Amino acid sequence: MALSWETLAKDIVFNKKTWLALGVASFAGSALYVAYRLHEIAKRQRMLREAPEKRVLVLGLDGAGKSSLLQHMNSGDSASALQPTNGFSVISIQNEGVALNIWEVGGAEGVRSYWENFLQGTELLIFVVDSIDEDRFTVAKEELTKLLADQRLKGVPLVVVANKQDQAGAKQGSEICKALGVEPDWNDRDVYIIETHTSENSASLEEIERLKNMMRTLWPKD
Ligand SMILES: Nc1nc2c(ncn2[C@@H]2O[C@H](COP(=O)(O)OP(=O)(O)O)[C@@H](O)[C@H]2O)c(=O)[nH]1
Ligand SMILES: [Mg+2]
Repeated sequence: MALSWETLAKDIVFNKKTWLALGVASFAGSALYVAYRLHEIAKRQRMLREAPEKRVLVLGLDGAGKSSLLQHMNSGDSASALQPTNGFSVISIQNEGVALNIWEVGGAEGVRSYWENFLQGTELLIFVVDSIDEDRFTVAKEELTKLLADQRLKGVPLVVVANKQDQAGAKQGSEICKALGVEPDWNDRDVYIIETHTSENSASLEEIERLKNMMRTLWPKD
């Protein structure tokens, strides 16, 4: 007897075994999914409990791109519209088993005097510079020099982020370090230079990943 689609469909729809099999399969599927989610939550909680914590401080003049950098470090997605940071903000991200507590403090003239309240316990200083804002390199240098002279940052590694590399006329990281008076081969402090762009629509994700990798080298999990 020739099988028509209609009879085949009816067979499937009215066959109790089909429904039973579907019921069992969907129950098993849901149970597996719930078990998987519970396992993931337990794993995440365990990681959070066990993760060593590191305190990272992100400073730099206003508009340099600190918040943008953090957004990209946090999500890897393109940054959404940002408000200038008034005061400070802190995010915590997992970097291969190490919890990075990253503090950003606003960089406008009136709030820079508060930077020193955030130095204690800092294990890495990231100083972000707008690479086309040549007029303010001198101010950036003054601020960074003050920071590096502080005993609380003695020996703390420094990352100079030469941001806005997507802009025409952006100075290279090495030129910026020179303008800031930073010597890449200081022997009492490790210095890293990262060249990034972190604008809303595009970011140098490879460089941002390099920054995260560098932190993994500084603080290996075990
Ligand atoms: N063209 C360009 N603009 C950027 C870049 N990074 C940040 N911006 C923009 O610069 C402005 C200030 O950035 P923001 O992250 O708030 O700077 P912050 O004050 O240092 O936190 C914002 O309008 C950002 O969209 C970049 O790499 N290139
Ligand atoms: Mg900001």
